[in-house]
Amino acid sequence: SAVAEAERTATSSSPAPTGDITNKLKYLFGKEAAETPKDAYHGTAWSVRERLIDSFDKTHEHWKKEDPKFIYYLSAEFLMGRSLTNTVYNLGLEGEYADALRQLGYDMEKVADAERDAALGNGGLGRLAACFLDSIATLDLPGWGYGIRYKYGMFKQVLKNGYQAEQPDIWLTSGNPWEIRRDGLRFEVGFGGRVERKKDGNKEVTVWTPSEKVWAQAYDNPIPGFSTPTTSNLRLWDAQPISEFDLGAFNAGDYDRAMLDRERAEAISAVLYPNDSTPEGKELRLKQQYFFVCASLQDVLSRFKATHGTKFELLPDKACFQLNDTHPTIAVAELMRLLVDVEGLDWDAAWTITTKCLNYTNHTVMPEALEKWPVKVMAKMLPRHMEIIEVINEGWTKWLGGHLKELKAEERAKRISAMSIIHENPWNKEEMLVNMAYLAVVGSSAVNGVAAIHSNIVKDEILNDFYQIFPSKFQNKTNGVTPRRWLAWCNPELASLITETLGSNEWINDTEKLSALRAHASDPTFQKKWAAVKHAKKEKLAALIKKIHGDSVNTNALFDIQIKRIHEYKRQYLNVLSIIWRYKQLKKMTPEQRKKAVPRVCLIGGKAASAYDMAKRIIRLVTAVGDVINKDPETKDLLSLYFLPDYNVTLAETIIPAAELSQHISTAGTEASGTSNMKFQMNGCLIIGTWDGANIEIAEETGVDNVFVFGVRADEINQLRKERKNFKTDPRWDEIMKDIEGGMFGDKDYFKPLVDSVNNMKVGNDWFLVANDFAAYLDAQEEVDKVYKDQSEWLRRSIMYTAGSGKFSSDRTIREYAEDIWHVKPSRPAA
Ligand code: 26M
Repeated sequence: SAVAEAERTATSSSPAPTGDITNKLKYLFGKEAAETPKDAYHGTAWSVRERLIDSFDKTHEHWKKEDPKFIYYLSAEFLMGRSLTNTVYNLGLEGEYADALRQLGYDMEKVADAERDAALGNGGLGRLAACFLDSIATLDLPGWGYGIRYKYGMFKQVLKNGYQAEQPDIWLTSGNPWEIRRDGLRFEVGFGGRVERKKDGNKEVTVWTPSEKVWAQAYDNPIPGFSTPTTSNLRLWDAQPISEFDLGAFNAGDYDRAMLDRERAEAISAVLYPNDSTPEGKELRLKQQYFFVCASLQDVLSRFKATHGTKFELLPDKACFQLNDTHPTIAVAELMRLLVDVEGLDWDAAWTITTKCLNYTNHTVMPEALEKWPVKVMAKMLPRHMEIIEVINEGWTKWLGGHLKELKAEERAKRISAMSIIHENPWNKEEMLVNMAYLAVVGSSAVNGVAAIHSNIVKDEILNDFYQIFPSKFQNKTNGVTPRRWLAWCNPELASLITETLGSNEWINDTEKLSALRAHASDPTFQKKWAAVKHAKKEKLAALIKKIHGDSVNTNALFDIQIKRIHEYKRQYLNVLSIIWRYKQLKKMTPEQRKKAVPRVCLIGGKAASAYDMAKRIIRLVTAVGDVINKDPETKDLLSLYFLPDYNVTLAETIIPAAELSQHISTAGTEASGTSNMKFQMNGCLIIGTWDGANIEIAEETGVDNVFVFGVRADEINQLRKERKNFKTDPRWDEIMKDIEGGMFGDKDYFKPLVDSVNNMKVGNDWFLVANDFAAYLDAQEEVDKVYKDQSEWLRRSIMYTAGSGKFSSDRTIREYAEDIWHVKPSRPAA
């Protein structure tokens, strides 16, 4: 009301939102009024931005005064999604801004819907980094993220006749209210050139003269914590040319050449590589990695020097860096270069500091996913770093020799060569490679996996040699997700019900409190309220499906969902095969039998890396099967299948609250953790899954009997792979394969490689053991139907999922990192 608004402005130094929103529109956009939700979004966002900057400044003034130890999260990806709702809620401004927008004739949700996602990441690894920033700020930990300000983020996926097509993600065209360009805050980053030894008095120094230089320009993205005055920062670097253009060439009339430097520089931060799990050995990718690491380390060292001068022995008490996978691992060599070549420290002192400051997180077990750069490529692009890595490797292998001196000479040599950071390419003996994971382990204090089973696989298999040498370096830090974005803000209806039931909203910052919901799990009145929320969320998702596909789906059906990057190891294929089997069963049934069937709406979403041919074929199989079954009048109310194009953070925020069953069905031992499983769990969605990644810990917290667990276990995989040739496939499997090959879903030539990959031992070998788990999966799906028919049992389980999700808050994960690895302590500014 006007009175309340007047009272508010009288007590606050911030401008009244209504006036401020129209003011922003007028002076930043030249608009007299908000004519569209997009206008309203722009006005609102630029207004909220100022509140964010106020809390950012307060926080950083405080931290400057206190000078606490900082954690710097180095990551090539931050999958932030939208910011408006999150910022407004985290800052506690929702009432104010919702009122203001109402006065302007707008509804907050519609306005928020005009924002584009910041999609500077591929999938799990990038979204984890975003959740971590939310928790770091919420826990008042002095910490920043550092990464790349890609001009083009994750590509937009569209379907063309059922096939994936990629379109560029032009996300910055209307400006970005959530960033602050720090004018003048930029660092030089060099590439190529030569390395020389020179005399400086009687000291020999190394001088690297790069042949190419660019600026790294800083952009700050404030990160508001929830229910705290702390606002942290994500600093992203944009690549800019050192000189605007080559004036000589310009004056000579050669305009094209004059622009070449600019293009070459800007290319570095131009696009996010759309690969998830399989690295691409492209030079530009290494350039990106070095670019952001070099700028970030210079930035941190320059701040350190401003307060501590050259007392670098104090650096490990003031700064530590977390390497998000091997992508920023060149930091090991870069920190050595800065300390030795630039600051003049001796090698051993620099090495002690470097290894104290760095820590490495592994996110994948797939051997082909571990980054290795050809020595040739690295020596050309980063000649000094290549030398430094050689020296590190010499020291390392020499030390190893001493450490393993009891071994027989032959055995010792074998072990040393197996652990050498530089080794030959097993598929091309001519080529030498730098193994980035090995460099990260040798250069770090702590190495961690992202779920209990995964950390054990890291210790026992992937990095077992290193584990034997440094057992105490290896840790587990089970992933988590922010309960703000993934429950409280994306599902306010469920959040209100939880708050009302628990008597307070303290669970948002202390998710262990959710366990008190267990006492209500079997209460019919509570179940009824719980079911009503789920149904409302299903209606909302159904409206979205209608908008995308034009079809009305049955909202009384079980909503069965698999959303994640498309990958053979995640086995979307297995899901489709079971849908085909379900369809064939329904077709055989009498109308009487059909009345007893559990209706399902199956949704699959996810992007395939542009060059991942098999993943693209899987997408086409989903759309082709959907085309057949969604048109079948006999069964379409009982079974439908839709592919949801352009799966992203924002879509996930609508899908997850509506899900009743979610699929996490990777070949056991291949999914490091998974994090969407945690988001589904928080929202009371049941899980069908293999004994893999965080599924295991989720099942333990929820009650193993409440989860539909199926399939072979990780420790059986090696043996089963060896025996796969002799595996006798299920007759139902054989039947479905014949259907696909015979053209039941059209496009049979296109599907041939897909069929061969799991059947023809000469071609595929079914590496991910889809056939081995097929029968067990069908059984588990039957069990799902059985439980769904007993709605009170289903709802009891659903409540038990949310109640058991306390462990999977990223607040818990970040507290563990802070205590066991970073040794950073909270430092909260005054309100
Ligand atoms: C590497 C080089 C060049 C281009 C791209 C890459 C690359 C990008 C992303 C490689 C791997 C990438 O991501 C891997 C990833 O997302 N891993 C997932 O990490 C999650 C968070 O820990 C886990 O939950 C998932 O199980 C794991 O698959």
